[in-house]
Amino acid sequence: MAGKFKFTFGPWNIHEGADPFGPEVRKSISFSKKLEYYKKLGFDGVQFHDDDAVPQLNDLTGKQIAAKAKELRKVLENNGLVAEFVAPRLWEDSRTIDGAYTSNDPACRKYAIDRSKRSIDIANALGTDLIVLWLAREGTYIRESKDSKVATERIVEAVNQMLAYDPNVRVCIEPKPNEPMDHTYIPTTGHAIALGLLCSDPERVGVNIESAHAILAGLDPSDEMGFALSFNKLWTVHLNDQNGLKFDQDKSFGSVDLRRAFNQVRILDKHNYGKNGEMVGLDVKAMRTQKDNVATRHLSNSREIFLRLLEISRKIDDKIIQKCQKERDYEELDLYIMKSLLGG
Ligand SMILES: [Mn+2]
Repeated sequence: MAGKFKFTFGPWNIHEGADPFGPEVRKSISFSKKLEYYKKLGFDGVQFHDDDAVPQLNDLTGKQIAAKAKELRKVLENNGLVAEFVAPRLWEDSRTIDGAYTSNDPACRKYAIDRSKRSIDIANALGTDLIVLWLAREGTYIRESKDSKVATERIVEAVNQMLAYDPNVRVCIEPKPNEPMDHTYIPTTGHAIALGLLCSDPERVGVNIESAHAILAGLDPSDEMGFALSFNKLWTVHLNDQNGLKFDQDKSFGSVDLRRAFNQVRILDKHNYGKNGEMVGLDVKAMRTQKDNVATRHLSNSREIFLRLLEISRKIDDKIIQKCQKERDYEELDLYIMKSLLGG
């Protein structure tokens, strides 16, 4: 029996329901109100974009940014919460329209690296050493608009600058194969880990695996997790679900494919995910049709499903699995797993 899991989500996971085709459908909830929800919903930590933590940070000096982040740390502590990571938001500024680290414009690339350093300052003030890079605008709509070898080297250079800026920071890459771009440069866990090996201090470069992103790449999230675990690179996860090869849906964990969710829980639990402080992030979205009063249910539901699947996984008799494996009786194994999921 492994340890207990700690759960996190980001303030963006409680939202107003706007999508590319329609406006907001729910009232905004203030950040301080959102923080009150965390413990009530069973969560222990907060994931941040840099400007979730310090709004309008481009208009502030380094000193002001650090001071605001320190204030926030006190607020978190008062709510019994910790900051899990900070992610530089490198896709909304006009200078990141053509990507950030891989932009064709050197001034824009410099902006992206400076902004990443501010995120490290914020992480330090919040008491976390983890930076997550969501690189899904680092890509192209047409192949000829950038050079994929140069782009890869530019991402390495950006990570190196972050590693040099702070000797303790750890950089966690979140692979995603597409959306908003046609193709991105770090589409899978394998790409992220390989990129880390090119960096100046590979020990400090890891991976954040999002279930939906792995599915969008045509891969199984639990196998992606196993791959990262074998490199000791799985430092956080974004669990959710995804109905086929569509836009990035961020559906509640397990809501599309319970068995796929079960296998993610199982691989994490089996290999003591969390023993070095790793947390279980749930990057899920409320359905757009949901009313204000249930707009946080997707979070508590996802956590509940994780814990129910954990219970099932821990009841599974490893001897039965081993016997089936030994006899190569995968039909029996298949039925055993399905019966376990159905409650015996
Ligand atoms: Mn997603």
